Amino acid sequence: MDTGVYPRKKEIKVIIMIERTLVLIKSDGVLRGIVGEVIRRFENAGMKIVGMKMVWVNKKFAEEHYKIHSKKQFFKTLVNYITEGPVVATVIEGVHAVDNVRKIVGSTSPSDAAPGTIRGDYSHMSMAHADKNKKAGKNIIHASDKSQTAKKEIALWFDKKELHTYKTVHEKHVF
Ligand code: RTP
Ligand code: MG
Repeated sequence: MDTGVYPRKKEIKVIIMIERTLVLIKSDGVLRGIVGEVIRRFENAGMKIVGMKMVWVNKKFAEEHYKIHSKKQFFKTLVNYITEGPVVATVIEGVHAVDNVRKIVGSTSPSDAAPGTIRGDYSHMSMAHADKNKKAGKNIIHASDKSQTAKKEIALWFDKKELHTYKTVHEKHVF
C-alpha cells in the first residue's frame, strides 16, 4: 500500500547514493599555493575528505593514471604537467560525490569553466592556446569522471588502510 510517505522504503536504496571520488590538486595548484582554497570548496559543500596525501608521482605512474588519454596529442605534455611537482591526492565522499565534485570543479578548459567553479575562479587558460604553444592544459585539479573510473582511480592512488570511515556533523544533521 502506498502510504504517501516519501521516500517509500523500497526506493531508499536507489535514492541514497553515497560515493567516493578521487580528487587531485595537480602540480599547478600546489605550486601556486591554493590547496587550502580548493579543498575548502568541497568541505563547504558538506562533502567529506576520507583520504589525503602529498605525492610526487613518476612518469610511469602518471602514464598509468592517464592511460585513457595515451593516444591523444596532448598526452606527453599532460604527463609532464602532473609530474613537474607534487600533487595533493584526496578521496572525497558524499552524496553523488562523482557528479557533485565535477560540478564544483567546472569544465575541463578553464576558458569555458563558469565563474564560481574551481577552474573558472582560479584559471583562464584555453586548450587551443595550450595546444598552439605546445603547453599543458593546466586546470588545477583532476576529478574522476564516473563511478567506475573513481573506483579504479582510488585503488591506484590509495591503499585501503589510507582511507578512513568517520561521521561528520553533516551526516548527523544534513544527509
Ligand atoms: P581530469 O581528468 O584531469 O579531471 O580532467 P577532465 O576529465 O575534465 O578532462 P580530460 O578530458 O579527462 O583531460 C585530462 C586532462 O588533460 C588535459 N587536457 N589537455 N590540450 C588539450 O586539448 C587538453 N585536453 C585535456 C587537462 O589537464 C585535463 O584535465
Ligand atoms: Mg578526465
